[in-house]
Amino acid sequence: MGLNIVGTVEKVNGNELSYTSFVENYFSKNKPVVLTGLMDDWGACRNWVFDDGRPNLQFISSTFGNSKVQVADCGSREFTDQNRSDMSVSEFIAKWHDVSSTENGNPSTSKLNGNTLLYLKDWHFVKEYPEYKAYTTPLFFHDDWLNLYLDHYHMHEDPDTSQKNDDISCSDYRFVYMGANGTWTPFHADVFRSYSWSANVCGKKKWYFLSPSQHHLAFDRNMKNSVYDIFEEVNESIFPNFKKTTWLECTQDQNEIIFVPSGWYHQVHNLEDTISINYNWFNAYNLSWVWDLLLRDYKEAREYIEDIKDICDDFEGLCQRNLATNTGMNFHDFFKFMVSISFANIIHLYHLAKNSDDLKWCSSDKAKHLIFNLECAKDIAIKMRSTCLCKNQNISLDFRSVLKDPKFLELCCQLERTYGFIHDGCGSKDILMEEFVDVGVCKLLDIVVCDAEDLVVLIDHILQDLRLLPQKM
Ligand SMILES: O=C(O)CCC(=O)C(=O)O
Repeated sequence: MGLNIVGTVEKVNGNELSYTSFVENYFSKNKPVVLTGLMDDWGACRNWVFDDGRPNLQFISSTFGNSKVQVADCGSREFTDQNRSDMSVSEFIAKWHDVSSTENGNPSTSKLNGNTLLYLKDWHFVKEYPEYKAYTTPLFFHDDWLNLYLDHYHMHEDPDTSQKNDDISCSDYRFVYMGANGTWTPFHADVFRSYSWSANVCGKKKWYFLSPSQHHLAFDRNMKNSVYDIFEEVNESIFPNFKKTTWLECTQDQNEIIFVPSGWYHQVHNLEDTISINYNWFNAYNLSWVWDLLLRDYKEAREYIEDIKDICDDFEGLCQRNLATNTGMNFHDFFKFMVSISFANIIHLYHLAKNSDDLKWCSSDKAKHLIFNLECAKDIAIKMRSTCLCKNQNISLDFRSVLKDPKFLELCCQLERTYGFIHDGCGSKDILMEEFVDVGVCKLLDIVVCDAEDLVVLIDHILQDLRLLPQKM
């Protein structure tokens, strides 16, 4: 039985959209869209692609051939993903050439002829080649707390396995994907339930989307496993509701960028030899998705080992360790991330208030954005507080010590640049360290945040201090 396709994803010229309309139409509604017209000046589109649209594999191999990457074998399954192996980019490209030549230049027949279809995924290109300007992140995707944070901190530091600072594999979520016609990605929702954007430097992808309101229909009765390949014969006794699903489809052409909202399950097929830039990220608009997933995964991790609770010295610690292994972060990691990002937003807001003569400073788009960020952080902190599990996170962060941390100051500068770029059309000039202390934060220096309750109180205090909330009598 084929899929019940009920619509397509809308395509919009990205040059005709303002940031505010993107927020209203796509972030706030959590709706997918394809953007055209935003890749004209990308280096990757000039140098990685021949004029006829084929990938210039020779150039990529000779320029980046030594990079070590993960390559998925699209014909073999390992749990919910494809089997992956490590190889160099030049090895991968040599194998790609081999398949193409045995198929007389028609890779689409390779699967039928028993050749493995290899798909290079999750190549941390920016981390490896920070100086190489392959592309510019579109304006709509600049407000990226995940990669901003990961540029300065590890999301999870395992005390048992000393992680090196140059560890590339968990360093960011800015990737390059490369695969021949016929390569594909199984049905899934994105890591952390983040947003993703994916830009086709060359080639064509076909996307199939299931809205979050229907995702349960693609799971088994226990809501543990989802369908792996939506085009395989789906076993009705295991997935009894799959037949009720309805789908959006989308053909994404060369030079088009797709925005995938949070929680939309999708399966993707390369219809031509394709290279894409793929990002995952989150910000205030989808932060609640991240927390909801973390809480759900925590409950699942706990349930899984419930029977050893009585014989376990540190049951909660074990749950949190398993959560970090399965999901990529635990409560402690997420809370530390939330506090750092909130502090940076607070400093930016004070900076804005201090540098404006106008009493109406808080009605600018930039100020509204920062206030919205803090309100969202507060909402998540309220949810965290209500679980009671977020006490004793072994965190104690205060402005006095974070302002001494060069990594935090760099994070603040980048946040300022981001909102300068989004709202003023240019990055703000870099702020000096003394200026941070001088923006009015002095009076906050001794406030210590140890748990979700403290964060709620802090944000309320800030919004009151800046007269953005009714004053307490
Ligand atoms: O391009 C692909 O094959 C998969 C990309 C994807 O699933 C994503 O970016 O979320």
